[in-house]
Amino acid sequence: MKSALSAVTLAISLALAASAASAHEYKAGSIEIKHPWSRATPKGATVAGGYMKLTNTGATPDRLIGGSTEIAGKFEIHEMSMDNGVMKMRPLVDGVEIKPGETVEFKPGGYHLMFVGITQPVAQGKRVKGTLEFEKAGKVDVEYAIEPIGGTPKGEDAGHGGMHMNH
Ligand SMILES: [Cu+2]
Repeated sequence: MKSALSAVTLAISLALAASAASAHEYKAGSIEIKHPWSRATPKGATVAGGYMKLTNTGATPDRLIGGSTEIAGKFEIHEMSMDNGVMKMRPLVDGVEIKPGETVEFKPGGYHLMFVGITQPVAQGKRVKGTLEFEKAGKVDVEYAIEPIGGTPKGEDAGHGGMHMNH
């Protein structure tokens, strides 16, 4: 009896852990921030990427202009794109605009956040605290779910993952 009960307890706590990890979202003004996530980093890595979906439910454009995290001194907004068959990355100093009704996805191989100057490895399964700053919606606290090295959240498109190690 005792082991059957603890098996049930274990199943319940696993289910709770799974649902806690799979979805979390935040709101700043008319901007919805869905499932911010990052990846565990190998030893010695100095950068980590940040990904999420931003939806503008309002009637005026807004813009992601910056942010911060507890793990790195610098926060940058980057775009990765193919240029003559070569993956290139550039910092977007003016940030990324989110038009009314539009959803902008930050994912491996496209727009992404770059946490520059991390001082210790980012561990899988942890949450990393940070902020995002929007031109109109202002600052909002978020937490990034940490996926395995090279991993993506369940149900998310893997994109062109792996390219990101070339910083
Ligand atoms: Cu980058």
